[in-house]
Amino acid sequence: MTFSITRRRLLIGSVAGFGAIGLTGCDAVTQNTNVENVLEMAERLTMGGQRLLVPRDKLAREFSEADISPTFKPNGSTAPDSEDYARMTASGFADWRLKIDGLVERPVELSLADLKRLPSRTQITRHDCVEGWSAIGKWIGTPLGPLLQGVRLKPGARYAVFHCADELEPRLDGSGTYCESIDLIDAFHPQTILAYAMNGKDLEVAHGAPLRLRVERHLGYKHAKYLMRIEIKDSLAGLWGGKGGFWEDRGYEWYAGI
Ligand SMILES: Nc1nc2c(c(=O)[nH]1)N[C@H]1C(S)=C(S)[C@@H](COP(=O)(O)O)O[C@H]1N2
Ligand SMILES: [Mo]
Repeated sequence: MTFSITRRRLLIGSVAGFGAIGLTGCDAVTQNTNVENVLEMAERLTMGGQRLLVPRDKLAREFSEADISPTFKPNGSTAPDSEDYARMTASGFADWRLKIDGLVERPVELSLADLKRLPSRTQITRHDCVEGWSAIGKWIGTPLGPLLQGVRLKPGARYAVFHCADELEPRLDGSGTYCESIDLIDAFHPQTILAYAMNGKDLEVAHGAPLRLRVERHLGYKHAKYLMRIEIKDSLAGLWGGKGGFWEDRGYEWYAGI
């Protein structure tokens, strides 16, 4: 149908756009204002296009066990380089806690056992990295939406910001710490889960132990690993470079829908 052809073209066009202006994925990004302008413009077009053509609650495709990739490449940080994290790994993450705070009535700190007691969702999905590789994996986690309902969002809440344990680019001021953000529409998407298991085992350190975000309608870099804190905010302005995430501050688009 004309409709789906147009939509495909728009989506393919948006991914091809990355290649055309020379972004090679999660490595170095040229800090070039032209590139940033183009990305910002492309982002407005893609997000506008997706809002119009793809309903925001549309599910990402789910696969069967037989489709699970034999290898799933770990990417970006593969082990946070801090004493705190090493200590938490050694104790099997018994003293790790996920904080949920910001614009919420009831801030919480949840242990891994707490999270595993909550309702869970299992999904076999394809992960697409802007570097040009994809892999299918099976994830188990707890849906984010009900958790956010539980902490009661305050008026003005618009974004969920994910703070991670790793510094992908060590910086004295902490600005190299990995973080990501999504809006509340995507936070409440049924496939948006906080995953603690991958391919039938507890999440490995390389893939983000003890907890990572799966946000299946988005590119790989949105899937924050090594989660420590979810902060509910009304704006992304105060977060490091103000673009909503580690890679966004380095020129990548914020919405990154697929
Ligand atoms: N905390 C954190 N999360 C991260 C990254 C990272 O470096 N640190 N890399 C991102 C990128 S670019 C990708 S493609 C995926 C890789 O997930 P994987 O290591 O399970 O393959 O994690 C994303 N989440
Ligand atoms: Mo990626």
